[in-house]
Amino acid sequence: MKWPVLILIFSFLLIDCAKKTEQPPAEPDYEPKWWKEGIIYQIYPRSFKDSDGDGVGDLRGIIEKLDYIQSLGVDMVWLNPIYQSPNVDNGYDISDYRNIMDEFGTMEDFDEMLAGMHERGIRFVMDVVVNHSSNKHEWFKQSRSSRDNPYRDYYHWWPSEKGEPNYRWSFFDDKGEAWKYDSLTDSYYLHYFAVEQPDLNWENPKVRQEVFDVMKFWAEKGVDGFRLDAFQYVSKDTTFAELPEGFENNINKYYGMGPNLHGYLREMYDQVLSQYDVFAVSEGAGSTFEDAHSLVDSDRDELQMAYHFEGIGVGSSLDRYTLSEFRGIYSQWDSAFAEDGWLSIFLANHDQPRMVSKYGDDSPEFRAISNKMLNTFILSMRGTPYCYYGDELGMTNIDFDSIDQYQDVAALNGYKKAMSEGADMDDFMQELNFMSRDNGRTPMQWDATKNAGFSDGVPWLPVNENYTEINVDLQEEDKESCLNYFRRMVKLRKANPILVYGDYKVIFPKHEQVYAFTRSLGEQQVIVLLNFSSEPVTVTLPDNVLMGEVWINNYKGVKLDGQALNMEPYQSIIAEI
Ligand code: TEU
Repeated sequence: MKWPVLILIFSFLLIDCAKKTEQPPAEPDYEPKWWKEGIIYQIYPRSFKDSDGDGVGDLRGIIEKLDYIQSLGVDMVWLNPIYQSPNVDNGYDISDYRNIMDEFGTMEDFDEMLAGMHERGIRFVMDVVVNHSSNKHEWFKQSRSSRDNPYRDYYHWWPSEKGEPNYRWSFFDDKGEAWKYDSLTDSYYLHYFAVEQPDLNWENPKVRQEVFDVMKFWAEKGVDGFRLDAFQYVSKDTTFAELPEGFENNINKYYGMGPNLHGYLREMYDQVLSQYDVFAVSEGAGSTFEDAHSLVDSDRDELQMAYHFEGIGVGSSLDRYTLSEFRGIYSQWDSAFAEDGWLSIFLANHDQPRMVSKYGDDSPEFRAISNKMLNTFILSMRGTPYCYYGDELGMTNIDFDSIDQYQDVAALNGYKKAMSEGADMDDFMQELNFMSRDNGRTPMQWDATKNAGFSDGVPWLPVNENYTEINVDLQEEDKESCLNYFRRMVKLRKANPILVYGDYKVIFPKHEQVYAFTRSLGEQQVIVLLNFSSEPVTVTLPDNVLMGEVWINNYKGVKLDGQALNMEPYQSIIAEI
């Protein structure tokens, strides 16, 4: 590094800053909203902290860790479903929308947890799973019992005298079929997910009213946001006409954004969302930018935010991904939403492998540094960042090799389906090892004691054996740890609206190692430089990009020689320009 060059840049910057402060502050040309500025920390409650030794995380466990959550600097928490559930799909099959799952605790625990979050300035986002319920829900029990039961139309039934219903594909069914024949009433019922997750019939106004009442119940309790599970699928063409062959390869096009979805959302907005200081985010956003805009644009009065699947689709196979593909998708979505609408930014969640294993490099040499780089990406992009528990530490995929080790219904039924189709099971197991949702669900690694300090009992899913090296305790002590880097990055975003609202522009649009972009807001401009590879690389910054004060860097120094920047493996830098 050449010091005279840096000193020159720095003094130039000081003069420049002094000039800027003399000018009157400009009116912001963006619409500030707390849910845009907030950073969400997603907790898979089953795996965060077990307080009673049954091997399953619970609400009292979360209460114990509220100070830790606050120490991250995040300002919202989204919990995966905590309602009563037989747990076929770990809480995504709900049998009672107004009670807490026994394994997780009681309503008193919930109230205490919520109050504890609010005391710490943390808002709470509730998962709302209403495309389907559990088959153990009272509504379904009634509905199933006879054709003339008042609850019959709460679900989609196809009487067998109409013949076999047209094929519908199912995400989790062990035969891949979404219609299940039920001899009790000689009819088929629809389940896009597992057979124990029958789809609710949103055409029925009573169903919609039930859902809105449930949402009001939780809003009255003080929750601040709703994450609407699989919501793009709720509206269906109930004639169930034939779909073109191979439709399941573009499922969001055929299942998403059904004919009455917007009508349902307007009702939800009128009855619930407009009545409280809450926001709602839908999982899924159709299959085009127009679909997504139609959900979240500010004049729509529907939702406040959406998350699309295109970003997370990149790298979702053993073939991995190229940087061009990754950058292309994020850049297209950013520019499509630069003027209106709002999206979320995330690289992992409970349906995905661990972020560092999928997008970074989880080898001992590069795990920590690439994890910091990925967190720099999430926390410097436009959109509300969703940070998944454990990704602040660089937790990695777990290496299961036998199907008996998996717990996830998607893995177990997927295995049965592959077997019955005569698939190559070695390939299947290899893919599962990388992509399984269980990778992202292993217990939180708190310390180096038994079970990583997660539980005194037998954890419901094994703890990753790297917990003695990757855990909160160790990282608390190390100023340079992933955890402390994450905290610095969160602080930086919170202190600088440019990272939330600033315009985004890519530099080096074709570079295969370095993802670089600028953010700009009013007079201010920053550059974000991310080396997505395990090789050092030199890039030449454009003449008009003069690097100034470095805001954050996951290495000790910046090697800048004139406009030539030499980046270390997985280096990430944010600097003023
Ligand atoms: O996921 C909906 C969804 O589209 C998933 O099928 C996703 O594509 C898949 O999990 C990837 O493996 C939601 C929840 O996020 C998921 O956990 C639930 O299992 C599912 O709905 C059913 O409620």
